[in-house]
Amino acid sequence: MFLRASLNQIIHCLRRATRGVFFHPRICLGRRLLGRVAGFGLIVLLATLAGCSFKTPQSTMDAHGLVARDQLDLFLITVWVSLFIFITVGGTMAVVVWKFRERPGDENKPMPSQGHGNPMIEISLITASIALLVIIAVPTLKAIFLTDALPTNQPYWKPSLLGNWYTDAGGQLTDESSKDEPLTIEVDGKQWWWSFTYTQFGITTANEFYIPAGKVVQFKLRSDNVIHSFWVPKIAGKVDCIPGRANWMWMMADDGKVASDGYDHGPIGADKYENGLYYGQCAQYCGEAHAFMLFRTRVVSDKDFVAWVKHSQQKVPAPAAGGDWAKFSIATKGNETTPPDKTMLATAEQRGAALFVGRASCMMCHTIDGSNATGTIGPNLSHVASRTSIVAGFLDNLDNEGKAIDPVRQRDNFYNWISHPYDFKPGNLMWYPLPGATSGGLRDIVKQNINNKTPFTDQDWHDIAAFLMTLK
Ligand code: HEC
Ligand SMILES: [Cu+2]
Repeated sequence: MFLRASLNQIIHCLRRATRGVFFHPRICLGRRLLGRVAGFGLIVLLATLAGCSFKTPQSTMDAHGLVARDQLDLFLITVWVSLFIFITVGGTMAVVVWKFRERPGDENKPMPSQGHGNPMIEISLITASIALLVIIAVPTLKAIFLTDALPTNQPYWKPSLLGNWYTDAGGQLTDESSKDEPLTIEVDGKQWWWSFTYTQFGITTANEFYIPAGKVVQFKLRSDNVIHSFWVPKIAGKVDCIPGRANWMWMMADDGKVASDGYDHGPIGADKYENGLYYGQCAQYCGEAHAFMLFRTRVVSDKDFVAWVKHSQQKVPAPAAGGDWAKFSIATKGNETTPPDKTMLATAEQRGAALFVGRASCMMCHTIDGSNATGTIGPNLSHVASRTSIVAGFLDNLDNEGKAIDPVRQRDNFYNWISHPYDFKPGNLMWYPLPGATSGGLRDIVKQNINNKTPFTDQDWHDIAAFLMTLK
């Protein structure tokens, strides 16, 4: 009752206000109701602000990279200048409106003299405006130049070139001629996941990439489908992946040494939140599962980076047949004259591998380096079990420190995803066919198997999950 009466009163007041009838909130609403409206507004404001924190996984206010920090500084300068303008202009207006308001009896006074321009005020206002614009323009231009070219001549940023740091790390990853190349990662935005290729090292991975701390890394951004936007909020600003356009950006994550700009954010992992793990996100609406198109960035020391590169370059052996995938596939598939070699299908992992390159047709869309699975429609799965997440940052695989999570949960995540992907990621292009295609997704493969009277059993999915967990 009270609520309805109050609402009616508020609406009545608003109507009067919009009709230009004399409107004074306190008189119109009454002191009690005005108090309630103000109180309610305050609660909403506080509740909204309570969601604000500078220490969230994707907060640009907590910069841990050179580009992000430069952009944060620029943002803050702009905020301060705008705040100054807001307070001076708004404050002047408030004072004037209040001081010169109409008082009872003023109707009878003569009209005040109407001034027309004041050269002093006008010149100083123009000068002040220009000064404020310059204050914003100088760091803006500096930031444009900073992000627009790969930095090679600054003392602190110099080790960006491959040759400089791999020898530091005691590694020899590429040939002499590539010494002067910057470390480059090719980023492919897919619907709805990310592929990362280190051509210099012959590595392709997905949804998670490694970079050495304190080193400039170049990113080439591509898309063969729709527009995506590549963004690691804490390390560098976003750049779009646009079909038919060669975009690029660079980033450098903090390594705890004092940078030439005077900042030091402690050693990698000193921040309890990060552990050198930074969240990324597609920042351009790209279709049904856009909101689930996440990725992760691991910032590690040179030594760990080299170790990761070497690990990722390793081919995956088949779980039987002396590691030879060709022999394994032939032996486990069999045909009419030679039945499948059951001795190679003794363990869950072996049965899972046989399904992967056989009846389940996972190989159509996925690559496992060293095997005959060379599909590229889905993520490269060669070392999927050593990534911190699966399904584009959506399901946990390892914890934030890269340590194993509960193996049951880890297996369940793999099992759940492959056995009913549609429950996790709406519209994902693993279960459903590619746009424009009438068939081809895992959904149709499963259907085909049912038609052929060899439906997938729960055990099959568990076996495949067991195999996936060996892909470390
Ligand atoms: C029609 C192509 C296709 C087939 C067939 C297919 N996948 Fe996928 N798979 C994808 C796509 C596309 C994704 C990415 C989905 C996403 O994140 O939106 C994916 C993602 C995955 C992931 C998560 C990888 C990561 O890095 O996050 C795993 C694991 C996986 N698939 C396993 C399998 C297994 C096992 C099979 C066989 C039972 C299979 N897939 C069959 C296309 C396919
Ligand atoms: Cu996207």
